[in-house]
Amino acid sequence: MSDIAQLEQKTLAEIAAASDEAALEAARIAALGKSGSVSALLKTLGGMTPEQRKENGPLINGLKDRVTAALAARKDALKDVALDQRLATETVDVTLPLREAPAETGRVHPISQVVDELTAIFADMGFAVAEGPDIETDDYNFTKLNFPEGHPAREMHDTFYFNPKPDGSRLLLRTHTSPVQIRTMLSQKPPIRVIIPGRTYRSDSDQTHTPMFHQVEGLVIDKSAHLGHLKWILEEFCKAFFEVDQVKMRFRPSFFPFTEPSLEVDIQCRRDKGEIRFGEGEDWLEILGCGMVHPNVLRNCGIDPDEYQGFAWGLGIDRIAMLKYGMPDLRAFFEADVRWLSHYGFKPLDVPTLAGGLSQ
Ligand code: 2NM
Repeated sequence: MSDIAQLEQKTLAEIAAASDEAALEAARIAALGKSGSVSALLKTLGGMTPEQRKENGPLINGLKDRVTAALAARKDALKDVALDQRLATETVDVTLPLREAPAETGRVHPISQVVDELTAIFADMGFAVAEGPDIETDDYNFTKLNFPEGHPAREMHDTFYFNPKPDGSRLLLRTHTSPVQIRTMLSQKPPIRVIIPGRTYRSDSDQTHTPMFHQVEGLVIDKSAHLGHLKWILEEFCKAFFEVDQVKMRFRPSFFPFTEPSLEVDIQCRRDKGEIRFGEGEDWLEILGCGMVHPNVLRNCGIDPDEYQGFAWGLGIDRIAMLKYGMPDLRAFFEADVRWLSHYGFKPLDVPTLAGGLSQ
C-alpha cells in the first residue's frame, strides 16, 4: 500500500474513533493543522518536478478533500448523538400552565392604588392634582402657614433639617404637603380647587409611625366657600372611598396653626374580629383634620381675606389604605417584600375609576 493510502486509512480511522468534539478537534489538528500529517504532504508538492507534481498533486489533494469531508461528517454525527442524549434526558411537561406575562404578575403598591382612587374621586368633584418638592424651605413649610417662631413642630427632633446655609436659612424635608398649597395660592388666582397627594417626613419611628409617610391634602379658595361645602366634600369622599352607601361623620373642634376654626373628623364604624366596617356600628375612628384657612395664611399668599375665604383638609394615606384593605402592619408598606406585594398589591390593568369601580 502506498504511503498516501496508509496515511488516509490511519487518519480516517482516527476520525471515526473520535467520540467527542475535543477528540475530533485533536484528529483535525493532527491531520490538517499547521504541522499536521496531511499538511506536511501538501508542502512536499512545492519541491517536486512538474511531472511528479502532476502525478502526486491529485492524490494528495484528494486525500485532503476526503479527510476534510470525513471530519465534517463526524462532526455532524457527534452533534446528532449529543442531541439524542439531551432529548432522552430532558423532558418538557406540556401540560404545565403558561407562565404569566410580566404585565400580569407585576403589582401596583397599595399606596399607589389608594392615590389613584383618591385622585379619581376628587377629580370627579372638579379638583386638580398639584405637586411640589419634598425638600422645602422653612418659610413655605412653617412660616407662611402661620406657625409661630418656637412652635414645637419646628423643633429639630420632629423635623428633618438640612445643614444651615451661610445666610442661616435651613432647608427641610416637608412635614406635610401644605407647602404645596402655599405654592398654589402664590401662583394661581382663586377660585382654587386642588388636592395634593405626596410624601411627607417626620422624625418619628415606631409601631404606628414611619419617618416617611403619605398625605393627601385638599384646598378650596373661593368667595363664599364654607364649612357646609367642606362637610359635603368629606362625606362624599368617605362614601366613595370606602365604597359604602352611607357614612356618619363627627366634627370636633381642634387646633391647627393654619386654620381657624379647626376641626378633627371621626367616621362611625363597627369593629369585629379585627375587621372594620364603616357606615354602621357604635365606634368612632379619627380619620382627618380640616378647617377654614386662617386669614394670615391667605394674606401670606397675597390673597385678600376680605374678598376670599376657603377651607383645607389633610389625611394620612397609609392609614386609610390600611383601614380599607385590612393591612395590619404599617411598616410592611416600606419593606419592598415581593410576597407581601403579591398578596396586597393590585393588578396594573385594573385602573380605579368611579364608573368601573375603585377596587373592583
Ligand atoms: C390639615 C388639617 C387642616 C391645611 C391647611 C392648609 C393651608 F395651606 F391652606 F393653610 N393646607 N392644609 C390643613 C388644614 C391640613 O391636615 C391634617
